[in-house]
Amino acid sequence: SAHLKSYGQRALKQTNPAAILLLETMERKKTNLAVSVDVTTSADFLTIVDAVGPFVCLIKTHIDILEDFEYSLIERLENLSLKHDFLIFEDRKFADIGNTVAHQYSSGVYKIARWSHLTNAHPVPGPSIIKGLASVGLPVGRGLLLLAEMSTKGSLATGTYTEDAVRMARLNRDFVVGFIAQHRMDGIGAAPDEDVTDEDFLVLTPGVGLDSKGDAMGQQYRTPEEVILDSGCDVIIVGRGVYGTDLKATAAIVARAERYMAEGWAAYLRRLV
Ligand code: 5BU
Repeated sequence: SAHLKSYGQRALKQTNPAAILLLETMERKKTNLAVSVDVTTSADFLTIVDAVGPFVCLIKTHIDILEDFEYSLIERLENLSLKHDFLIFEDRKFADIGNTVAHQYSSGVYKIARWSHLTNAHPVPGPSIIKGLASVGLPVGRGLLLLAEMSTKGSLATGTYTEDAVRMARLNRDFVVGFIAQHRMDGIGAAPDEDVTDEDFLVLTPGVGLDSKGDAMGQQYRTPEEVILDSGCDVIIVGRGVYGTDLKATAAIVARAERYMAEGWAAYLRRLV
């Protein structure tokens, strides 16, 4: 199946511009690491992005947790994205009706569609959420990830919910490039007569940690090897495992980013046949 090919080969078969850019970047930089920079000041945010930038294919943001957000931060983030050659993924988790999410995606304080190559949505409202987001994102070359599974203990996104998420994605392949999930999703929920042999959804996976099994609020961690090699996912998303508890300890942050990058890439090389 698709994930046994190289990221570069897979880029050739994708049609969405954001999916192509991501796979090409992974191949070029030899990294499947995304760092989630979940800090609350713009200064820490920019310092960490600049420090980990060389080692990532993608920076994941929660832009609404920055307490001193000003729109000028976006230009600085975009400059770092060009300097270090990474894409941007705002982990917005849209979950409303099409009309509302279209406004939330294009407008307000953050204007996410202007700068975020990828964003994500809960499938809970049904296909109309894709239609709403696509009306904004598709014309400007953006891509969407559906939340098919979560990393948290007791997640409700399992079984038929996950299958229905994959079916929703399959019907909107121009905009939905893949999933936030814990496993490979190709072929899931397909009808017996449906040909899904060449299907290639990207799977980006949070809940990755090398030194801890979870946190006190339900987060669960697996290793890069479990995620990339055993579960067939494409991108490891690491937050606290990289930025740690001392946000000023830049050298240590860089060292951890290098470690996760190396582990993620080694697992990927082992799965290539
Ligand atoms: P951590 O510090 O590596 O635990 O951060 C994980 C990040 O991924 C954090 O920004 C979460 O909001 C995000 N996340 C997650 O942990 N699990 C999920 O299932 C989803 C997102 Br979806």
